Amino acid sequence: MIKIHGLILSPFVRKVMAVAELKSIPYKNVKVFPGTRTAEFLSMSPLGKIPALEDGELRISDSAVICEYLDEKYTDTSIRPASVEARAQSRWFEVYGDSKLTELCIGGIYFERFAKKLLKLGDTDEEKVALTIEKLLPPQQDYLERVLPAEGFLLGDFGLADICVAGPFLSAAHVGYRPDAGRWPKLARFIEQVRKHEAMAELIDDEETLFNSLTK
Ligand SMILES: N[C@@H](CCC(=O)N[C@@H](CS)C(=O)NCC(=O)O)C(=O)O
Repeated sequence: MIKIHGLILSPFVRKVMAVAELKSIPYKNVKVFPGTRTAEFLSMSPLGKIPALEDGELRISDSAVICEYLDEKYTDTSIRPASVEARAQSRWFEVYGDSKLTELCIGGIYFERFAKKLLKLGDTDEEKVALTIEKLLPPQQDYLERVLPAEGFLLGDFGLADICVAGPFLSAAHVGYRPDAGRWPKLARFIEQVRKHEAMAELIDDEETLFNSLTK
């Protein structure tokens, strides 16, 4: 059985687990905290970042690399749409979610309100959080409101694009941030729909349980 190393509280680890769920690939999650630098973990993830994947003799890291590998190896359900054009859009949404949205929702909110304290890196920078919520996120949320459909997922069937775009918002929701449904109705609906998808719902519930146990 494949092993996914990392803590589900990382959106990149959850991304890989959600892909495994979507593709019905049996897996074991080996809990590795961010910042782990053991020789064994570095042999799988030379930069020391979670997630890492073990599949037989193969050891690889980086969520994008892992997801692409799983998609090529387990071909029954694809994480990307069928047409070349839609696949290109799916790759854009993956990069966009993993970079800009992660920088804002994770770096600007989730890290400040939760991970920073957990890792004993100091107090929440309230100014940074306010700037992120009031100035930096709204243009991105306006963009998403323009491109999201009124119903359903980003590119037809649920896939990696949805996991990557909704993911950072689902993490931010743990620490009390949700886009205003009055101003961004399509985005708010979309995030909720991704949360409820069968590939996601249990993962998010587990994540909440872990989050609550760490913040008690
Ligand atoms: N591009 C990587 C990013 C992974 C990443 O940044 N992981 C963070 C946790 S969310 C981490 O392990 N940070 C600890 C560190 O850099 O030491 C991916 O997609 O897997």
